[in-house]
Amino acid sequence: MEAIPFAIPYIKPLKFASGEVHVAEHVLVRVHTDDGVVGVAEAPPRPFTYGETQDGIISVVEKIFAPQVIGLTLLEREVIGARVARTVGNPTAKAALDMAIWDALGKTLGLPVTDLLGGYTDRMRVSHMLGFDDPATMVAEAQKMRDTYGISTFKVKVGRRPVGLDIAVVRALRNHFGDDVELYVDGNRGWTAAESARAMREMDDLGLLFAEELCPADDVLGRRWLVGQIDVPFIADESVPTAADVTREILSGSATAISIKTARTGFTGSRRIHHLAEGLGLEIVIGNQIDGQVGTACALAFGAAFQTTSRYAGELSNFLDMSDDLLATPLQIRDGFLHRSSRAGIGFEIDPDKLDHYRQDR
Ligand code: MUC
Ligand code: MG
Repeated sequence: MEAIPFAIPYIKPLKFASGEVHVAEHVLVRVHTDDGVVGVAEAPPRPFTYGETQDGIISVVEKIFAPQVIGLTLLEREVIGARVARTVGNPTAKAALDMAIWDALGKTLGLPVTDLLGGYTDRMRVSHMLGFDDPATMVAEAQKMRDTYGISTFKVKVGRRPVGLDIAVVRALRNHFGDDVELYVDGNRGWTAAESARAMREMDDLGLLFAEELCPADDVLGRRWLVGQIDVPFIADESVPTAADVTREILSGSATAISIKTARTGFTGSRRIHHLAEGLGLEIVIGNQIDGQVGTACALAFGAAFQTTSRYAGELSNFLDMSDDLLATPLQIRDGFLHRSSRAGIGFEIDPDKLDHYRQDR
């Protein structure tokens, strides 16, 4: 098992209420089987969301997970999951290990992971996240995404003060595009419940698809009060890193829809959350952990596997903001869609020269 740190700068940093990302300082996790198969996935440290760091991910993979997992087979994924679950937290480290194991399993069987999981579709509609900027710049960015990649769904980062700043952005996007685009907002816990309620009232005429994490779920009663008065699905994202959190937040009235991020729940945990959400009758959006192309290929492989995960556009495009990436064949968004690979495993190949160039451990 390997945990390889790498760093790829962003051309256009992503800024949002809980933080900003200028360089993708991720960890590539590789598992090697006795037959020479290599499974690969990436872990993105998000200290402002889960408290993980690049050093911490490497350490937990090498020092805690590796001794617990080496020697087990690819078919013992529930054993692996149970052992790894003894360590609290570390969601992206656990997720990357889980997905690398699924990648190795798919490659061993000669089958795509999407088909092993559910095989629902060959493509996902793409939603692009628009980070903080002034209204004109964010409209120009959306127009570029539409012209170049055919993307027509946008998640607008909100949660700044004064609240009117973000309302002006959403209004500018709606005025510019009319009804041609889908718009939803993500506050990353930046507003209070009262600010969120006011903002949603003022955006009542803008035809929003969803609202996501506008205020903290820890403001328990305020959040329930807010969600009770919003007439679009309210997505829980960073407040639901586990299936237990989904249950708690939904039953307490803190959310009515779920963002599934393979970067934090891998394929095994995401599948559990998907089935839970389906049983509860919740809408699902495939979210973005500010993933590179490796992480995006993972999100795509999972999203395409099920009907309810591929119904809405998935957040699969923010790798476009990076200056480069690790894949031998870059992902291509065309006419607003990403097509999943039909190759065995997750379906991508790492370019060894690029990994040599960007890895930080040599
Ligand atoms: C998102 O949906 O919130 C920003 C912070 C994070 O944890 O993920 C991103 C996108
Ligand atoms: Mg979010």
